[in-house]
Amino acid sequence: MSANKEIEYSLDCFMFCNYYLSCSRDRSARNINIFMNKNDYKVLFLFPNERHVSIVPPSIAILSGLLKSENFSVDLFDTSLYPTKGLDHDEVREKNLSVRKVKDSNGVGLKHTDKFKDFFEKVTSFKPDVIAVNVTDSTIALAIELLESVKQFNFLTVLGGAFACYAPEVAITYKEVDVLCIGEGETAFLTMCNRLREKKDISDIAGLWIKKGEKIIKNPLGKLIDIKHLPPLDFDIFEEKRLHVMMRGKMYKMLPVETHRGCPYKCTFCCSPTAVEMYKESRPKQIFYRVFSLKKIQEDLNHYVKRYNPEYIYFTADTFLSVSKKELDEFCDIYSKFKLPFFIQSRPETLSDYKVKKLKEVGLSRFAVGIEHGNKKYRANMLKRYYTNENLLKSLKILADNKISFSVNAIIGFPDETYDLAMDTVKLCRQIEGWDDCKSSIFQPYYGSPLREYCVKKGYIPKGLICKDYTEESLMTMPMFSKKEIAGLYRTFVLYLRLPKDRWSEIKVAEKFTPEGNKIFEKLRKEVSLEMDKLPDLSGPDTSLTRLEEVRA
Ligand code: B12
Ligand code: SF4
Repeated sequence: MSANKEIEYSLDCFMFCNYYLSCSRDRSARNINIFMNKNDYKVLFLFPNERHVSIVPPSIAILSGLLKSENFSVDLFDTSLYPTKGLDHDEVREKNLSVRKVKDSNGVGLKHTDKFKDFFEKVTSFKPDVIAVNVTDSTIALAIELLESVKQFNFLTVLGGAFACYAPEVAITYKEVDVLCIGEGETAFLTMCNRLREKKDISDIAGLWIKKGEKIIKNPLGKLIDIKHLPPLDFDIFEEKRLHVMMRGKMYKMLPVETHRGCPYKCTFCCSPTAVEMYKESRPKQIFYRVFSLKKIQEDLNHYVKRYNPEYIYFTADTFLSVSKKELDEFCDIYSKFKLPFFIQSRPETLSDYKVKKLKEVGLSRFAVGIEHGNKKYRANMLKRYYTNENLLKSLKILADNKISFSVNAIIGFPDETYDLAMDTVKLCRQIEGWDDCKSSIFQPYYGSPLREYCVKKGYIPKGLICKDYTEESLMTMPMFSKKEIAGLYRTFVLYLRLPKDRWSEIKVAEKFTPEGNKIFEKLRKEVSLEMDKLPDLSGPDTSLTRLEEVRA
């Protein structure tokens, strides 16, 4: 058959057609067009994100790179630059002073068109064979709404990401979903696309759950990818302006880079340990937590610098510093030549003066650390974080002593927590020296986190609840700490940290969502906001960005 020739096949010609028919929504009596040119098998990625929640998703960049290397036609619909209904994540955090003011949204290049209309047009013009969606608990609702809006077209829908991995029994129930990727996507998704392009059956691909008529084929997890063989991430798939990310009120062209996959720790509010467990229980048993080779990191960085000229690197590792001194030294040796500021996050116990000094020399510009809770006993029993407050303060002082700009993150509204326990978090945060942002998030019992099961067992959440962004109202119904109290403490958290203790009685009133409470909140907010505007911007590395640029040139 000649290339580029569009040929219409009847669905029942091919092995995969049964599959196609069984999972179709509006497709039953129709033929589909199959293009014989390899490049004409089309995959549209969908990132149903809220407005500009930070960096671009590495998963889409990886999968896109892999598909392009095998000559698939790939495109993306990313909702990140569309305004969100009501206050979005950044605006909420700005309102409660958790982050510096986002100065000019136009710097981000927001879109002013309708995302549903634009998505419809994209699907109409691109005519994807597959729509591949990255979903978390907080984005599944928008994903389904968007998919529903284009249901008259013929395509196969594949979901991957945290919600697909950790809530597969829920995700597969949506009529808009045909296939789920329940673990790593590289091998499973590429195999699936190749087989579909070659009109072969996909029902036995490891790592996929597939709808077939009334049945769901639940394949086991596949073999973990050898990360050495991954191509660099494909950032071409994103609009250029989407690569620009706000860091403490300034925009940088920022690229995410993976150095580790998974986490060696076991915090109960987090999903990362579940990925490790899932693969430990797979047959044969596999080790999910992997540290990338320095050679791979170096090759990828070389490619990114040459192709994209980034201004900032965002290492996505769950806990970057869980490496040996030798590994860190080697990392610094290879990174020193890039002269690019970078962001990392890590557990407090992984900090050492040696590591921080070494990283600072090569561009460590900002550090995020989760302290999560201020009460040692509660933190150990409920969250499985075992360190004393004294040791935590000592660890974080290393950052302050080395003048590293850092943010401290805590969570409020955990199960069985009381107002007084949450105030222990406030008190601990006040003792930490040198942070430039200290903020709380509202606990969300995400699918995949061990604490979720505890919350269901205690009756704090219904079994099928789907969680939201961590800036949204608490979903927990607890006798000891009400949603209103959590919301009140959330909005005043930064006031408690930035104002002197003798103002706490005023702040207590500002916790209340009454006319008087709102008025006092606005007054205190304004006062603190003005003070925050005067603070020096510490987001750059010690060597200024301009200096780094000079060195690079
Ligand atoms: C980097 C990161 C981000 C980035 C990018 C998010 C993204 N969607 O990619 C940013 C900063 C934007 C972000 C934001 C949020 N995040 Co986040 N994030 C992470 C983090 C630390 C690493 C993810 C990562 O890039 N890993 C490397 C890539 C390669 O792996 P991956 O994403 O898992 O993708 C692989 C597979 O899942 C699969 N796959 C993924 N997508 C797809 C799609 C298809 C079609 C297929 C076939 C396969 C596939 O293939 C990939 C390659 O193997 C994880 C923690 C973790 N360790 O997973 C949390 C995590 C994903 N985030 C989480 C949360 C809660 C959020 C927020 C809701 C926080 C908030 N604002 O309230 C938002 C949601 C925004 C959004 N649209 O995703 C939770 C999700 C929990 C859940 N059950 O939903 C996690 C698991 C952290 C946690 N609490 O445990 N996050
Ligand atoms: S919270 Fe951080 S340290 Fe704890 S398991 Fe999750 S990623 Fe690892």
